[in-house]
Amino acid sequence: MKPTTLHCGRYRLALDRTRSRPLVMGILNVTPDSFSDGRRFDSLELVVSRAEQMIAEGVDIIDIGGESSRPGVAPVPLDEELRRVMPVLYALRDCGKPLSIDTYKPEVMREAIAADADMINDINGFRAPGALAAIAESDCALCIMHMQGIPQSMQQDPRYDDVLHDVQVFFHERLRAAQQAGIASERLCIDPGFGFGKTLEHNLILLRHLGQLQAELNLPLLAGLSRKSMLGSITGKPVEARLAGSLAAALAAAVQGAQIIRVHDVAETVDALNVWQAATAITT
Ligand code: 7PM
Repeated sequence: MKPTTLHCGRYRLALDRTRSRPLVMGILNVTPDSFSDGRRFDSLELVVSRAEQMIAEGVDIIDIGGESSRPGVAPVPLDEELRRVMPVLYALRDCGKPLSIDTYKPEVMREAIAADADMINDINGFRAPGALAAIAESDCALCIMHMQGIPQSMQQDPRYDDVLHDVQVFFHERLRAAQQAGIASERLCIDPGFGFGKTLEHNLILLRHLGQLQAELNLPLLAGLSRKSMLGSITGKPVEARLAGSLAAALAAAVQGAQIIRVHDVAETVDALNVWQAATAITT
């Protein structure tokens, strides 16, 4: 039996494919801003208006990122990440949509949960000391992502004996750790982490076998393929011309059973998934 509900802080998200399309997680980047307080406020207004636009476009979860987990980007200090993320979280608290925080820092997780964050999205799979303890007492959802290596160097010659098996073993270990921390399985979802220590071939093997991963682990699956370089490798297009590739990738992941799709282009992805849902609806 596939899981049909995700416990997500203040929300219970239905994941039943017979009733609804996969959920769309919209990426809300909180850009670096080292100017005056006034300028920082301007950028907060911009971020909030982008969130409002995503809500109008049908977003289901808003993923707020302070850029601490961007591949190749220098680590963002704790106080700077908090300065970027917390005002956005406070501003969007009552927007009516579940709020996810993209972070691997236990201190950010604690602060975010105290401010009603509904989900923690951790590219590091909650492996930092204290990460699971930081969220154990709450009822936020966890997105446990697989990453090989660290963001600064993970794309330098990534290797696996068997990428599907290795990712599966990783999830089994993290699920055991979450269980030992007292975290209910209703709060968990998993993400193979496309592009995080993976070649194009590794990414494609994972994409083609998402359904198998899903069946093996029996947890909701989140897939992030939007605008990624693997799409550039296939299409030859730069990042600003990857919308069509991103939509095809979103549908491919949905066909394979992904229940949450993480994207930049919310309106277009919602349309694509609605059409796919209508075309494949189970009406009996
Ligand atoms: C540059 C390269 C900037 C890559 C940003 C990225 C995922 C994520 C990211 C994902 C989950 C992006 C990535 N990717 N969280 N955070 N899954 N759960 O394309 O695939 O947004 S950062």
